[in-house]
Amino acid sequence: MTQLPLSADLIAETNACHEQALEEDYGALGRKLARSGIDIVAVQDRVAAFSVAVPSWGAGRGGTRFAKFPIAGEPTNIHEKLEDCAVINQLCRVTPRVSPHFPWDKVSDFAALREEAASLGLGWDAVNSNTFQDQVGQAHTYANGSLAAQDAVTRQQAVDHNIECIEIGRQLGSTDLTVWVGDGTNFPGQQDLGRSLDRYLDAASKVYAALPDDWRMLLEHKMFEPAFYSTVISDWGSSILAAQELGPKAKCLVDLGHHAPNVNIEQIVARLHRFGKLGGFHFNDSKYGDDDLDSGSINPHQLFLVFNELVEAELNPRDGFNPSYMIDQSHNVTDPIESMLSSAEAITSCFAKALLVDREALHAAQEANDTMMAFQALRRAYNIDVAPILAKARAVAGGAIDVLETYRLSQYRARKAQERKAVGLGAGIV
Ligand SMILES: [Mn+2]
Repeated sequence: MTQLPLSADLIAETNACHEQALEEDYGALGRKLARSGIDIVAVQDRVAAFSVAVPSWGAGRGGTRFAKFPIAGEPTNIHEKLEDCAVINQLCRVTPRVSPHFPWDKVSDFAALREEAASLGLGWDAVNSNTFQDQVGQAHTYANGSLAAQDAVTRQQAVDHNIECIEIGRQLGSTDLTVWVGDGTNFPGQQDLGRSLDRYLDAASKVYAALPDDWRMLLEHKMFEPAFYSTVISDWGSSILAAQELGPKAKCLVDLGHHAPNVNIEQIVARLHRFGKLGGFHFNDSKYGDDDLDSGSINPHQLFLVFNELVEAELNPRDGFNPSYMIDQSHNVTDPIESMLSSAEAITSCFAKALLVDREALHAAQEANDTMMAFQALRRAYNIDVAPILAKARAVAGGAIDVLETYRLSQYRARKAQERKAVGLGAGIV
C-alpha cells in the first residue's frame, strides 16, 4: 500500500490552475517540433521513461568542510530522508530510486526498510560505501588510507566494509556498489605513488570477487580532497585502468565536479563508452572545484553536451551500456528538496534537448567537415524550451506541473519542523 507524503488533491488543485497554459505551450511546441519532423509525444514518452536517483544524504543540508547551517525540519535518519525523497518523486516523477550510504543509513532490519521505501513509491539505487571517515569503535583508522592503506589490517577492514555494503544492497534490491575512496597524500614523498595503486587494486579485487553475478562495481574518481597532493583514483585514466584490471563488472562513474576546471567531460563520456566502461554519473555543477553546486546552475550547456554524448552512445551501444544516473550535490543555502526538484528538472531538460538534436543533420555536417552546421545542429536543440514536455510528462504521471510552487503550497517543511528533532551543528556533508 503506497502512502505518499503529499496530498494528491493539493497537486491536482494546483495543476488545475496551470493546465490551460500548459496545453497552449505544449501545443505550440508540438507544432514547432512537427515542422522538423519530430513527434512531441515520442519525446514525451522518452522523458516519462527517464529517471535519476537521489542520494539519501542529499535530503539534508550538506555544508562544507568549514560549516553546516541546518534548517528546521531537516531529516535526521534514513526514515525521514526516505519521506523527503518520496516528496521529491511525488512532485517531479523522475526520481523513483534512493541511493543509500553506509554506515550513515544503517538500520537493524533492511527487509523492513525495503518495504518502507516501497510503501513510499521508492526503490533503491547504488549502495555507497564509506571508508573516508572513521566511525565510533572502529578498530583501524582510515587517516592514512583505506583500500590503499599501508597496513594490511586496515585494507582488510575496508574490504570487509564494502562486502557488508554488498550484502545490505542485496537485501534492499540494489545491484550496484559505488566505491569512492579518499585515499591519497598531502605531501610529496608521503606514499609511493605506484605502490599505493598496487595496494588499491589488490584490495579492490577482493571486493570485486564478492560481487553477485548481476552486480556492478562503480569506481568513482576524484582529483583532490580530502588529499591535496595526490589521490589514488584521481582521474578517469586511473579509473578506467583500475576497472579494466578488475574485470567486466567494474565500470567508471563520472561525478561532474570531480575534474580539473574546464576539462572536457563530454569527451571523457565518449572515451569511457568506447571501451565499454561507462557505469554512471553523479550530477552536480561547479565553478571552481568540487563545489557540489546544483545541477545545471553554472554550466547547463556542458550538461547538455554530456547528454548529447549519451544519446549518441545509445545509438551506438557497447556491451552492457546501462549508465546509472544520480544527483550528488551539497545544498548549503537552500531547502534540499527544492534543490533536488530544480536539479531533476535541469537534468531531464538536458536529456530532452539532446533527444531533439537532428542526428542526421549533425552526422552529415560532420562528414562534410561543415563545422558551423554541425555546431548549429546542437545549438538548435539546445535553444528549444522543453519545459512543456517535462511538465506534461509529470502531470500525466500524477506529478506537479509547477513543482516548486506546489511544494511551497504544501507547507511540508514547516510541518516537519514541528515533528522532527533539530539537527546538530557541525561540519561535513552528512
Ligand atoms: Mn559523487
